[in-house]
Amino acid sequence: MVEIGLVGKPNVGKSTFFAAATMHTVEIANYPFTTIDANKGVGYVRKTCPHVELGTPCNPKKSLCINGTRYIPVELIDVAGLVPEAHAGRGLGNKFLDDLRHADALIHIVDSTGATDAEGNFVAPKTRDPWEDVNFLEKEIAFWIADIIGRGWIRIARRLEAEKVKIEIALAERLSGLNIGEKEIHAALQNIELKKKPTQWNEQDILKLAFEIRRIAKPLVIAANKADAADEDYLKEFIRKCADRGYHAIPVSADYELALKKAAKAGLISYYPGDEDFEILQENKLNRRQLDALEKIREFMKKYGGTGVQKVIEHTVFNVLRMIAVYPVEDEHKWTDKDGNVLPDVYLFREGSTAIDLAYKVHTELGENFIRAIDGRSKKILGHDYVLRDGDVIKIVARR
Ligand SMILES: Nc1nc2c(ncn2[C@@H]2O[C@H](COP(=O)(O)OP(=O)(O)OP(=O)(O)O)[C@@H](O)[C@H]2O)c(=O)[nH]1
Ligand SMILES: [Mg+2]
Repeated sequence: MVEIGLVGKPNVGKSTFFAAATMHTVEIANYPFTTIDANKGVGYVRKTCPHVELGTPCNPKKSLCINGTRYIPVELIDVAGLVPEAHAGRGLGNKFLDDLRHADALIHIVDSTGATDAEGNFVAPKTRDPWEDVNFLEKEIAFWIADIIGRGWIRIARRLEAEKVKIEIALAERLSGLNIGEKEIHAALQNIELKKKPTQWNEQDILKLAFEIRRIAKPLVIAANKADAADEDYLKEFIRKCADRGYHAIPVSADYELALKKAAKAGLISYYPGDEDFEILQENKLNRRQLDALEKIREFMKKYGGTGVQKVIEHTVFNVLRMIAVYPVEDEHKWTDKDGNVLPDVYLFREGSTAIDLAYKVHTELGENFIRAIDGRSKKILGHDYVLRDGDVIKIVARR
């Protein structure tokens, strides 16, 4: 499953965001929409389900389909609050970094009202520029990576030169625990163009490389949280600064999303996560104060196109990680598995993945014995190197 870490300093709303994104308002008995761990849970991203064009209801096994929308699970991690110098072990620093090891991407939750200081203490609004938090978090993670690379560097660099080992391989070995591989390291090395030999790298060089590795291997998305309480101009200015550095910052109210999910769970409203509006079902059970609160939430959603929680997660998966949804089937005509379930499975892949990647994901044996794939729409035969497209329905043919 795709893993996304929710990161940020204390008190910015990470746990609120986590609770909102992982709360499910319909009863879902089947795996994997259950809590994995205290700080690990399952959220989802949405796609139009291909069953709509097929005209037959689907039977999802490890995902969910409501009104023609497929909810595809992704794992979210509520990471411990990060304080300055965490990489040096301050606060819950090591715990923070451990939680991030397997993350494919990070959602940086910031307090866009500017009302929490560097350590997460509450202060007056606009006291702490959230832009400082962006700089701080980028640095803190880069320092962490640089520390790992730099430990005993000179000895390793000498060995590299003596034994003519590729630098990517040596670095990937160091960073393997962080889910960072040769490919990402290669790309980072290309981008920064360090002219010096590894034996001549100093701390600055290693830090520069670490920044780039972080940018590639742990991409960040910014959730401008508490937008419900933020000064509008202040929020706009923050979003503009983020855009200048290439971040698409999204206004979010984790508080509002949580309130809506709770109301939906209690049957008071009808709300589908990510929607721009909701419907009140039991007005008689709501008092004046609650109705006013819902009205305020509705205004916010109109202005920003929803509460932002689902938007941030989907932006991370679809636009930043560039993932697509693919549906493997055993019968290319009926789009079923061997038991007759319609479109039972869906997998997220990085763009550029191929038919053979799909085969291996379904089952190692299917990958090893791959003969060809068949497009469920055109019924055309596809080779192992066919590049998967979003929404593909595909049958894999393998030797038995
Ligand atoms: N106005 C507003 N307040 C929020 C929002 N999200 C969280 N808060 C408030 O911010 C405070 C901190 O929220 P948490 O979710 O506990 O923050 P956290 O980042 O998990 O904090 P740590 O676990 O200490 O790192 C709480 O009082 C929340 O109610 C929001 O969207 N809007
Ligand atoms: Mg928390």
